[in-house]
Amino acid sequence: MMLDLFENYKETVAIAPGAVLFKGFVENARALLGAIGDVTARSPFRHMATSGGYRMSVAMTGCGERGWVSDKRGYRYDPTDPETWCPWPEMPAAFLQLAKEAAAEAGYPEFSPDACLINRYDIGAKLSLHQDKDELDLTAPVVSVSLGLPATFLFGGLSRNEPKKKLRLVHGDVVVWGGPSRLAYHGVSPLKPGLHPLLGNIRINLTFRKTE
Ligand code: MD6
Ligand code: FE
Repeated sequence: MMLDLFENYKETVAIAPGAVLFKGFVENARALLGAIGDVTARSPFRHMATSGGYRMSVAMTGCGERGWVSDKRGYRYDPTDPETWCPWPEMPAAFLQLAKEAAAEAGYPEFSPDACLINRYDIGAKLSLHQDKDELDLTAPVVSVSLGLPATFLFGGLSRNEPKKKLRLVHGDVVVWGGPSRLAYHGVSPLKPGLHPLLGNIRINLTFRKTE
């Protein structure tokens, strides 16, 4: 079928030094979605509070040895899910395999993530410009997997006010970013309405990190 040609379309796009976009990298989206279901059955999505007391529009959960937690005390990686008082669910094998494959392809063959943050965007949800700097080992990259509805990803520089590139991230795209880009400011524009054949009216983003 004609569509299959496009569904398997792969391309590598250089974003900035240390940052690369693999279009169509995900081949086992259904396996990932099953694993996301397993994780969220134990640690459900929740809207965390920012340190300033605002409710985040993105719903989050996580898996692996530690989860990213935000509350009035600030941001941190915590081995316990504050909603369940239990450890975060184990990292599913399909997650780990995908993250390692993408990192190796991008030149980080040693990458072994100990945490995966799972973000769910409903229509209108956004992520303000930020740096990922709560991880202790900044030599490890972040691997980011996009599923469901497309999003506009803003990618800037090392200071907040540098010009931003706008990237369209669609279902199956993987971004690996590290090295000179590891602390680049980035964010996600409000999710536009749409309907994805597998995920419906949401976008899910997985980010894999080495936190310690
Ligand atoms: C998102 N991603 O795409 C949010 N952070 O929904 C991130 O905040 C992110 O994609 C660090 C590295 C890659 C990312
Ligand atoms: Fe980030």
